[in-house]
Amino acid sequence: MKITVIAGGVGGARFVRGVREHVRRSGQDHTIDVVVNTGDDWWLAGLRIWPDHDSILYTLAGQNDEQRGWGRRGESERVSEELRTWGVTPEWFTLGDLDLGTHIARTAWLRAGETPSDVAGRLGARWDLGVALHPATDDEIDTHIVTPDGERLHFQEWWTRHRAQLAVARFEQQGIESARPAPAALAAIAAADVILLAPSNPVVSIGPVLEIPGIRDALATASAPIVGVSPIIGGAAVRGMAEACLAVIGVSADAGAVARHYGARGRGGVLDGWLVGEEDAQAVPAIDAAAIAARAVPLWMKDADTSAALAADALAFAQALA
Ligand code: GDP
Ligand code: FO1
Ligand code: CA
Repeated sequence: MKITVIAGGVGGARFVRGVREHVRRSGQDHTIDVVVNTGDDWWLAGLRIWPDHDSILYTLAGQNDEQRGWGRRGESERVSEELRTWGVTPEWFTLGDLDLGTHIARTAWLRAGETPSDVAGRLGARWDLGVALHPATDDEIDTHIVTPDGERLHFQEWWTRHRAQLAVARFEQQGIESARPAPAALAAIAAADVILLAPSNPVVSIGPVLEIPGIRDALATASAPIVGVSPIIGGAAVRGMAEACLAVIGVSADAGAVARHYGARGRGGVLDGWLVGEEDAQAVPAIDAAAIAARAVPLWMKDADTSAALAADALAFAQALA
């Protein structure tokens, strides 16, 4: 079975790890392709940083810092202290020493003319991930926020420095009109037997992927069923600050509202099915009424077992819809 997941960072990484765990346990022949959000990416100190990609890479490699939620475990910060002292990185964004190795290698390959897709292949080849990571696009579509006063900031500055507390009028993807889906991302969507939307931030993780001209069409015409997993449980984003992003686009932090925001594939949206938490079972009829099949299951990814069980539920639901 060919499984394609569309994902952002931490929620995406935990979910993909669960999918890998489930299929390994089931012993089924399978491939897992992940179309990764690139909206969080940015240039800092002359280096290209890919936060969501690296969250998934490090998590699947067992190299991630679980407590902090980003970067490498066993990290040191000698170089970052120097970079700060030189004033080339701000005090609110830390590039750890091991992590810097990744950014330097990536930037070297990009400068040598390789595409982001090629570079993702090289980075992923270091460990036995059991999963192929594909940037959604090879073009730069860095997310920016625009304040009500018209000030424009990179998403990273808003999210990390301002902890999403600064008022936002709208999000913008730089250069999105001329961006194209990465060929490998399109191929993974077209060839999939099942497409899963990870429980990732709908606005700044999944949203930018869907904004890339050509991705929605690819999803509309894909032969695979598309099932999404709610990142909102019981009216709250379980980890992170997704509510602040949803508020900007006028969607309430509610599992059903997020499903309706994505929309039914039969009606110009992207979903055939949507998994909500058991806490949100009362939302199922209204989602069904929006032509999206909904089911309530345990959505908390606490450990390998609960993450694998969620993946199993998503795959079984998708197969039931096929
Ligand atoms: P980011 O790019 O690092 O912000 O990560 P993602 O966009 O991939 O995912 C962030 C979202 O994951 C959070 O806003 C949460 O709503 C969601 N999330 C985190 N942990 C869980 C979990 O255990 N279950 C579910 N259903 N969602 C989760
Ligand atoms: N998040 C922080 O809150 N503070 C940091 O200093 C920080 C550094 C960092 C370095 C590399 C990287 O890949 C991610 C990093 N993050 C940091 C996390 C990240 O930028 C955001 O949480 C995501 O982009 C939102 O998905
Ligand atoms: Ca992200």
